[in-house]
Amino acid sequence: MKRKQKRFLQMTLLFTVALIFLPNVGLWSLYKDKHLVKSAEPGEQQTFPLGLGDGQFYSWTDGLRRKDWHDYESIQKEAMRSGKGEHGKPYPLTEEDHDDSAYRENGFNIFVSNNIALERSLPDIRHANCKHKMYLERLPNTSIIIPFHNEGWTSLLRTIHSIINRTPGSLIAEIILVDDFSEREHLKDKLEEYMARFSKVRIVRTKKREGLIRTRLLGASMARGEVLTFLDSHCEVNVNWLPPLLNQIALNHKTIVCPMIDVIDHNHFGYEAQAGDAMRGAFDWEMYYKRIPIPPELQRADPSDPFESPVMAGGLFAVNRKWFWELGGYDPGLEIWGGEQYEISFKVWMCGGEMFDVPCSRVGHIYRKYVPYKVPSGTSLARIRNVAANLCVDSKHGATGTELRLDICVKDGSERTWSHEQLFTFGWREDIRPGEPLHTRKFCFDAISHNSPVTLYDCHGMKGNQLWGYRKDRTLFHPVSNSCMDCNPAEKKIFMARCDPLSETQQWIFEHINMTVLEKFNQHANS
Ligand code: UD2
Ligand code: MN
Repeated sequence: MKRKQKRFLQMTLLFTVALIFLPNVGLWSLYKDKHLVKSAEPGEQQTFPLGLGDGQFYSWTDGLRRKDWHDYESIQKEAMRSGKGEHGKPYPLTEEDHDDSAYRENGFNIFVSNNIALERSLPDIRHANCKHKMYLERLPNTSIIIPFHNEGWTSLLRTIHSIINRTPGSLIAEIILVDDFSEREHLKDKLEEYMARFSKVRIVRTKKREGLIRTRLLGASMARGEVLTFLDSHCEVNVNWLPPLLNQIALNHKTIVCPMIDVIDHNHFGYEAQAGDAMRGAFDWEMYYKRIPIPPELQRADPSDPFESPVMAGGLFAVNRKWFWELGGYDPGLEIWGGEQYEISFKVWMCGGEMFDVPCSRVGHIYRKYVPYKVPSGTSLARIRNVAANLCVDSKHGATGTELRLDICVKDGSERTWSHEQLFTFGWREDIRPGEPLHTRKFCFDAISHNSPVTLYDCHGMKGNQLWGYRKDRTLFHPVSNSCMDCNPAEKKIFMARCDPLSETQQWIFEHINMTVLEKFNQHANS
């Protein structure tokens, strides 16, 4: 009994102390608010109208004015929405909706995209602390630059609507849509007509296919905002995403800031954080981008605070416009896709800048199932068909250690082809890997002796067992074992054997390949 009373008294005392002193909820916070609002000069309130949030305050330490940038009216409106895909819920898919044809043009399910609202609501999955954060009252404005190449109609529109609905108008200088020479009809007049309703949207177009890097550069060169904010053409920005980014740049203009990139599922469009959520950017020896956990010694006391990242993911970031050009922008020699995130990240660090990931800024991105667009010039992509068997090399269930098999050649452009199983890329180290050049897998054709099966094995880039050459007689020669790739059509097996150019089971036809690439690949084989 006595012990219970003591516990009760302890709890009451603790509660009282909390009520008085806890920030934001306690009595102290009431005092703090009143005291601070009073101290703001009345004249200034007109220049920064209230109404967006709770009001304005002086910060305790640096004397800069901060405010709550949330748009509570629109947050409330979104909460009331209902329908398929609303609140970022997965769209209920039927068998038919799953059909390959839904994915072919975009690498994600366009039927689903077409069936959910352009202004759909999203879940607020930010860390709880983000809901009370305040950012500088005077933030720089920004040009939002969105490159696109043959983007789907509704995925592009949803990107724009989400920006318009979830961004304070005063922060948007303009939205620049940069068309990288798209062919699709809906991206021409129809797009211009649609966008006419948004006074801040400008559309510019490249004169030939440039790839995403030069397309971003074109947008940046036309931009007038103080900050450049780059997004992909299939994104949905989430609640209060922009102020935390601009805030970081306002504090130090030599800063690149990235939002947390959330996943919009390419099948059902459900919205969720990436596995592990807040992680640092990194890369491996093959320059593949990776995300690795933040080491304990670098973890912030408040996990909602910005944290430094060695390299950015690439697509979504904000940077001071003048500083972007001081850094030299991007190297305009970078082609089509990829690598630009390393270039800009290294320059940031070498030029005395900083790079931050900002947990309170979240943007959803559709990670595609496969790359839908063509990569012109120098594509080193091929299907490998055997002459005797009339079957193709297939890397289905391909993983390190598995044997390559023959299978029925899939039709051109069908999903299976694009999903990498029968497409192969010739590496500059004269190895052969499954996948198209933009996203190859990291397994290579490998053989250990003159009569072993051909397996997929982790690419090591050391040539050796992974060195191949395609000869004029259509054999695939393996110098280490001094033998050729052969097959057994009945058993669909692929193995090594003594070279016999007259045997059709040793003849392989490389379909779709660009001949210059093949010649380069073959330098040693035919010399
Ligand atoms: C990631 C990045 C992407 C870019 C890329 C290359 C994220 C979320 N995405 O790949 O922004 O940095 O890595 O490193 O970080 N596009 C063109 N012309 C082209 C090809 C693409 O304008 O020839 C556009 C495309 O419409 C899109 C953007 O460039 O808006 C990025 O292309 P992506 O979405 O195919 O790249 P992604 O998300 O696989
Ligand atoms: Mn993308």
